[in-house]
Amino acid sequence: MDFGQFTIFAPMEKSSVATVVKHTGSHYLLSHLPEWDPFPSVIRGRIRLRDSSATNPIAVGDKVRYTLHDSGDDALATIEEILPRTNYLIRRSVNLSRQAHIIAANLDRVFLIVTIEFPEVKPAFVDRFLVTCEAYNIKVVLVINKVDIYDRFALEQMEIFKSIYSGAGYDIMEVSAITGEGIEPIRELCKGKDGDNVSLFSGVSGVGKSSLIRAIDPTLDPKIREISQAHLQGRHTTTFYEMYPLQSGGFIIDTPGIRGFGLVDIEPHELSTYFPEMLRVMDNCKFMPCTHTHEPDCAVKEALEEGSISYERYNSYLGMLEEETKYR
Ligand SMILES: Nc1nc2c(ncn2[C@@H]2O[C@H](COP(=O)(O)OP(=O)(O)O)[C@@H](O)[C@H]2O)c(=O)[nH]1
Ligand SMILES: [Mg+2]
Ligand SMILES: [Zn+2]
Repeated sequence: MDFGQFTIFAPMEKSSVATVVKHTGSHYLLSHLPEWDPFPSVIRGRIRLRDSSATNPIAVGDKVRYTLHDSGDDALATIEEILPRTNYLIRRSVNLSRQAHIIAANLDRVFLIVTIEFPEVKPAFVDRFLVTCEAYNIKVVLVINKVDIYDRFALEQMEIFKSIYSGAGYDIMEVSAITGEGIEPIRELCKGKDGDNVSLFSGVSGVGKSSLIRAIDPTLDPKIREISQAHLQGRHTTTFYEMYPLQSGGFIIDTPGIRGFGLVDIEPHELSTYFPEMLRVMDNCKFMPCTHTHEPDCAVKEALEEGSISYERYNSYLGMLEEETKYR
């Protein structure tokens, strides 16, 4: 790698810790969260990776140790080490490459934004996302957006969605980025607290992630970035994520352009443990391990018949089980 004018051999001056707030391709912007003072840095040498299956060694939200080298007027930070992550969100792209990509690290929570219509979000996407959050230790809140436009049929669908996912154990909010209905509880969760308080907004394109971020803090305008990103994607460049500081003190990350959500490093035999409603009952399965498919005296299938586990979620489980078995 050529750092151009930054190639210098001055002695190490200072080693500190900062958070990655943006990756621009050539540089990583760091900030001393909860302070907002972004400054550029580069990686030097090879950084040892915990997760070698990912295409990106460093993600937004990573805490890194850097050193500052003095090069006259400019000081350039060099990332020396990634500090251990409390969690990270990782997905496999659904295209042929099936590459794994870390979306962000050290998240206090993820809001998974869904819509019943315009667009209709598929359960397969929601459930893969939720399984990943369980497997990678991320607190997730489901947010149903666009409640302002649903007709009676859509509202009935919404009630079904709510009963499936609250039954599985998830927190659900109903909001409208347009009318502002239901926004306040999200704003409250996102605002500055002890530590950095980083929230990620995710979901398929068009569900209203950027609109919600703007509704939470009108000083932010994540849309500008989307335009340049569409441009970048046309050139087959990686999608970059970016952190924004809220006026209220917290930090949020918008995620543009997620189409599919493939699981990463989740073994078929552990899959059911990432369905909270299955985890609750699976100790009572007669066989250990139990795939909850053909085995007799299976507590998951009993719960399914009683109605405490939904057929929709169980079908998602079967779909993932088949896919994860196939790709091994
Ligand atoms: N009716 C209605 N439209 C919304 C709402 N939130 C977002 N939209 C619209 O949905 C479209 C996509 O919104 P955007 O924020 O760009 O979605 P993103 O791709 O998830 O970031 C835009 O036309 C928004 O105006 C909402 O709560 N109600
Ligand atoms: Mg957007
Ligand atoms: Zn079972």
